[in-house]
Formats: sequence, C-alpha cells, structure tokens
Amino acid sequence: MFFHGNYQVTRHICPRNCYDACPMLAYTRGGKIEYITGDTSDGASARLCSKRENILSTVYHPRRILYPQKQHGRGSGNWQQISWEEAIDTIAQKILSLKARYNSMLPLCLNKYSGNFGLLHFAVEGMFNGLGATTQTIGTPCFSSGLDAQRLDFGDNITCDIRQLRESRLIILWGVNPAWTSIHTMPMIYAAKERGAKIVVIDPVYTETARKADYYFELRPGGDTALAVLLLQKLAQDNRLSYNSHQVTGADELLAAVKKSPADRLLDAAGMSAKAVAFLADLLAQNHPAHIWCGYGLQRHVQSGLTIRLIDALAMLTGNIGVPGGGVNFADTRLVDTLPFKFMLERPDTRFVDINNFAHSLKTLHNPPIKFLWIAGRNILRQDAGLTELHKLWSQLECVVVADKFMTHSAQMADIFLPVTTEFESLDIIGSYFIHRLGINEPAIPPRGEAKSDIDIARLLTNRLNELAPGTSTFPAHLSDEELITAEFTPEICEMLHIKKWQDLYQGPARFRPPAPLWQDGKFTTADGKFHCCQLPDKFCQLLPNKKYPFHLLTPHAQQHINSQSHPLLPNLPEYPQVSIHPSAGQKLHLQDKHPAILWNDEGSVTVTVNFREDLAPDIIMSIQGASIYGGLNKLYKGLSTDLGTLATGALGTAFYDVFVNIRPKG
Ligand SMILES: Nc1nc2c(c(=O)[nH]1)N[C@H]1C(S)=C(S)[C@@H](COP(=O)(O)OP(=O)(O)OC[C@H]3O[C@@H](n4cnc5c(=O)[nH]c(N)nc54)[C@H](O)[C@@H]3O)O[C@H]1N2
Ligand SMILES: Nc1nc2c(c(=O)[nH]1)N[C@H]1C(S)=C(S)[C@@H](COP(=O)(O)OP(=O)(O)OC[C@H]3O[C@@H](n4cnc5c(=O)[nH]c(N)nc54)[C@H](O)[C@@H]3O)O[C@H]1N2
Ligand SMILES: [Mo]
Repeated sequence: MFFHGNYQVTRHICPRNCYDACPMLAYTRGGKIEYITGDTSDGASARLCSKRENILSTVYHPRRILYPQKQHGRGSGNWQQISWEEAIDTIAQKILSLKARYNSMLPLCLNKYSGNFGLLHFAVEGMFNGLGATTQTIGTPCFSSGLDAQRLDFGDNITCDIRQLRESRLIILWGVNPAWTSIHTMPMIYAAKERGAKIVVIDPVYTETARKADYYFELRPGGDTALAVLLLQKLAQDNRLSYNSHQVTGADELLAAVKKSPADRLLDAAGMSAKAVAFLADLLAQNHPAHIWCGYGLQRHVQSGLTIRLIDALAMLTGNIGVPGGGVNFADTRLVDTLPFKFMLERPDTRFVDINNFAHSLKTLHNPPIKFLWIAGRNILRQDAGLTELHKLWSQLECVVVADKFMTHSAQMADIFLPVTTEFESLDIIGSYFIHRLGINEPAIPPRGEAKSDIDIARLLTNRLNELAPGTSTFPAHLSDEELITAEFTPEICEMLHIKKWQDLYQGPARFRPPAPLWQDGKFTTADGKFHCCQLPDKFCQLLPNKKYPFHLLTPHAQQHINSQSHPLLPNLPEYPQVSIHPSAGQKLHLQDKHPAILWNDEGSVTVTVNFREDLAPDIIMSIQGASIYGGLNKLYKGLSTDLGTLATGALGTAFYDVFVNIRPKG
C-alpha cells in the first residue's frame, strides 16, 4: 500500500479465470474505492480490459448481496435475511445429519471453479477435505484436451515468456481471440508486427483479433485437424520441413500417414481452398521463427487433443521449437504445479465427479447419492451443459448452498446464500495460467456489509462443526491468512519468482522467468526426453452440421464480461440472447433482422434475437457465451467430451463448440 495525494493505493490482481491476471491499483479515498488503474510495475501495459467498469461495480452494485439469506422454496424468490450464526448452524446441522444417516461424508458435494482463482480460495476444497472423503468436481471446462496434448508431445504444459513474441517473424493466432480475452498480450503482438512480423489469425469467425492481423484464414469449425495435416503434407512434399531427427520420435510414421491422406477430402474437412493452404504453408516456410498460439476456442471440439498434437508437430517439424520467438503456447501450469497447497489437505479417497458432466454424476451415483451441494465461484445452472437434466435432478438435493456476490441463476435455486467479498476486501495471492505472473490482492476496504471471504466461511463452518461434534473437521481454521500464505511460499517457489518472501509482492507482482527460449537444449520432459509426434488415425472425428440441425453453434468468450460474471450488470441488456447469422441463411428461413426466433435441437429450445451479420459463414450461428442471461443457451448442450484431458486434469474436456441447432421465426 502507498499513498498518492489523498488516496490510499493498494495492489490487486484480477482473480478471474483469465489468461492475463491483470495487475491493478485501487485508489481509495474516505473509505471508498474511487477508481482502478492498471499496475505497470512488472512491465504490464496500463490497459485494463473493458470489464474494468464492471470490476468496480461488482463492489458497489446495488444488486450485490451483502447479508446471508435463506430461501423458503427454491426458485420462489422468497428470501429472508438471516445471521451468519443461523446460516452456518443450519449448514452444520445438515452436514452432521447426513453423516449420521449415511455414515459417510460422500453425500456432500463441492462444485467450484471460475469465480476466483486466488490461492486462499482453495480453502473451500480444504474445508471439504477436512471432513473426510467427500464428493468433488474434477476437470475444467476451459482447456483439458490441449493440456494433455502438450503433455504428451513435450512432456509439460508450459508457455514461453510472452515478451519473447517480439522475436517472432510470424505469429499464428489459432482459435484464440486475445483482443478480447487476453488484452495484455496484444502489445507484444503489435511490437512483433512493428518489427516486421506477420500476424495470422485462423478462426471460423472474423474476430476483433482478425481485424488487427495481416492475414485471416477462415475455416470450418473443427477443420483445424485437417488444416494441420494439409500444412504438414504441403511442406513435406516441397521438402520444406527441417528438424533434428534425434530429438523427435514418431515423425517418420506421422509424415508417411500425412503424405497418404487424400488432399481433396482434407480440404473439404477444413473448408479451405488449396490456394489458401499453400499460402499459409509459404508463410510458415518463409518466416522463421514462427510462434503459434493455440487458444481454448480451437480445442472445444471433440477431437481437439489430436488437433493440438498435430499443431505441436507442425511447429516441431518446421524447426520452430527451441528457438527465440518460436514455440506453441497453450497454457502454463507450472505455478499451480509448484505451489504445495498445503491447506487443501488433499486425500486419496475423494469421490471425484466430472465437472463437465455434473448432471450425469447426480443421476448415476447411488452409493451414497449426492444430497448436499456447495457451489462456490460457479454458476452451473447457466454455464454447464446438460441443463435440462440438471434442473430435473435438482430436487434430489436436500440442501444447496451458494457462496457468491450476486443472485445468480444457480443461487436462485439454492436454500442458503452466503455473501462473499470481492478482491478489494480480502487478502489473497493470484497467479496466471499463461503469463507467468503472480501477485497480491491486498484489502483496499473492509468487507462490505457482512460479506466474508471463502476462507473465512471455511473457518466459520469448521469451527461450528467441531463445536457441535468435536473432531468432525481437521481443516486448520486456527491459522491466519498470513500463516497459510507463508507456508505456501517454499524456497522453490520463491526462487522461481525471484523473491525472498511473499511480502515482496506488496511492491508489485513477480514473474517467473523460464529459460529463454523453451526447449532450447532439444531435451523434452517426456519419458525418453524426445518430442513425441502423434499418429494419424484412419478417420477424423469431425462433427458437422446436418439436414436436421444445419448450423454449427459457436459461443466464443465475450469482450465486456467474463463468462456469466458481471454480464447482468451491463447497461441496456437485451431481452433475449443475441445470435448472429448470415442474412442469406436467415432469409431462407424467413428470419428477420432484430426479430425474435426459436433456436432448437434435441436438447431443448431457446428464444433468441436474430442479428444479421454479413461476415459469418452461412452454416454458423454465433452467440457470445455467458450473455444468455434470460434464455440460457446451454440448454442446447449435451456436453460431448473431447478426446483428451484426463492426464492433466483428471477428466476429459468438453466440446462446447460442437453443438448443432436449427432456427425458425418465433411464431
Ligand atoms: N474478456 C474476457 N476474457 C476472458 C473470458 C471472457 O469470458 N471474457 N473467459 C476466460 C476463459 S474462462 C477462457 S477459457 C478464455 C477463452 O478465451 P479464448 O482462448 O480466446 O477462447 P474462445 O473465446 O472460446 O475462442 C477463441 C476463438 O476460437 C474460435 N473458434 C471456435 N471454434 C474454432 C475452431 O474449430 N477452430 C478455430 N481455429 N477457431 C475456433 C472462436 O470463434 C473464437 O474467436 O478466456 C478467458 N478470458
Ligand atoms: N456455451 C458455452 N458455455 C460455456 C463456455 C462456452 O464457451 N460456451 N465456456 C465454459 C468455460 S471455458 C468456463 S471457464 C465456464 C465458466 O463458468 P463458471 O465456472 O460457472 O464461471 P462464471 O460464469 O464466471 O461464474 C462464476 C461465479 O463466481 C462468482 N464469484 C466471483 N468471485 C467469487 C469469489 O471470490 N467467491 C465465490 N464463492 N464466488 C465468486 C461470480 O459472481 C459468478 O457468479 O463456462 C463454460 N460454459
Ligand atoms: Mo474457461
């Protein structure tokens, strides 16, 4: 903390599930935060994303819930404000009665994810683990199959220091839209461009990032597998591949299969012309080093693990691995893998259920069934797939607790609401899964109303349970935030971050500096130390629109809000979710611009508002994810799994972008 004129200035890191983990400074005067700016102390750009306004309004919004509540009748809206004592006591009694009935804590289930990735928020897992074997979600909706792909190929999920992009001659942004979802990376891309690098975007949608690129390649959703094979094929045919064969296994087999693949079928699968592929192959061959950034959008398809493995191979076999400015960035889990998370009290007997298939677990687990659900940092009744089934199964839950800041759709179906603090009201440590940054959230103001941090809630519940039935929980509720953080900063972590102690973060965020560039010595962290080329299956598993459902539904992430968070706080919200469609496709179906329509498939139907958009392919319908506050587009999602994911995250990923729909005017 420091002072600037009349302002107290505190350091923060945005704790949302985002590439950037934006460093921020909060300016507080007279006990009120007046504004937020970017914190440039670690070299980050001063920009904050357009969620900034929302970040402050989440603190002061009149709809924020500041007191514990109890609902009489789920979904009734008949909420009554209660004291923390009553809230915690009700929950504790329920836990103990379930334990007595089932002689087990397995009926208790935790579903937690995106809300806040802060270190101390993992106290919620710690609170559950302190009770014994419980049920908890595992996996992630974001990036599982890509993580596994890179683990299989390189041995590890790591990204280069993003600042190395400045050395690139070619940057391929493949299924990622950083102009919206990772704004701090854009200055590095612009810097490379100024130094002569060419910027390429590969995306079925002409995005904001595509607008800023030199070349945009449109392809069919899920056509990337075919495109990667086509590029390998062309470069191999033209003898333009270059790699050290001692560093690679499986290259000969892969290339033999690639050469045999029929190009016409691949072009059809990619939805691209031979000319476009040849142009892209030329760009790759002529511009060295090339950096490929594989986004999470690219990998929300059923065979995306294979796709990313082929892209890794493309980078390796074109000599772009181990050189400054080269590489394939996807995600970096080193911080998470190195922090010990001591207070999480991990245990081998947890009953894990797939976070991407929660309804299925509710339905199929009987011994014992899930009876109690604790939701923290999630809005599952908006963001998950399989919503119709989830709604149907909800009544089997005897108690639903939601810890949140707002009355989300999930909270509306809860029994108890626990109000949580924002990142401006409690201490925490936040790390990024992409940009190598770790920093501190220091409290700028005391908790508003009676809001409490997730860790304080964990302490309260632990203490109450142990009062009622001594020995129920082993969670270290007596340790302070500072003591818990101190135990996490092992010498290994401090060395990695080039700091002496965590308190150094009060001076600004730290970055860990990986050797530049990655894999320079040609040694990989796979079992045999080599890069592993994937093998090509005989047939691709690419899902395409069909006669009944002729549109591929894409729901990329938004510019102005993150997932379902803060969206309800935006001004002038439309009545229905907005979907974009090409006017020619719309007119064929008698749709009218700006008019309501019904979007449907076998899973359900949703009322939407049509927006004609000229630059969209005629078989794509696009809607921004998380924005469907009224309709809930995720009703249309079955929740197909991706091909990889269990290695890194314990569950397969989910193919959020392999959903097919039809549309008709609203009658
Ligand atoms: N502002 C903002 N930032 C965010 C988020 C947010 O909601 N808002 N969400 C955060 C989270 S949780 C995540 S997971 C990340 C996601 O951020 P990104 O990695 O950028 O992922 P998406 O927005 O899902 O998709 C990126 C692009 O992939 C394209 N795409 C879809 N299918 C395909 C395909 O088959 N092939 C190719 N080549 N491209 C395809 C989409 O059209 C989209 O433009 O962003 C994080 N950052
Ligand atoms: N159709 C479609 N669906 C998708 C996606 C898609 O691309 N298309 N993307 C998927 C992806 S990648 C993701 S990551 C998920 C995201 O979906 P979720 O994991 O459900 O995350 P959010 O929608 O961000 O909701 C997080 C909630 O946490 C609350 N919160 C914020 N801070 C805190 C805190 O400190 N403590 C607690 N207890 N709560 C807090 C917020 O107010 C918010 O209600 O959605 C998935 N769903
Ligand atoms: Mo995500």
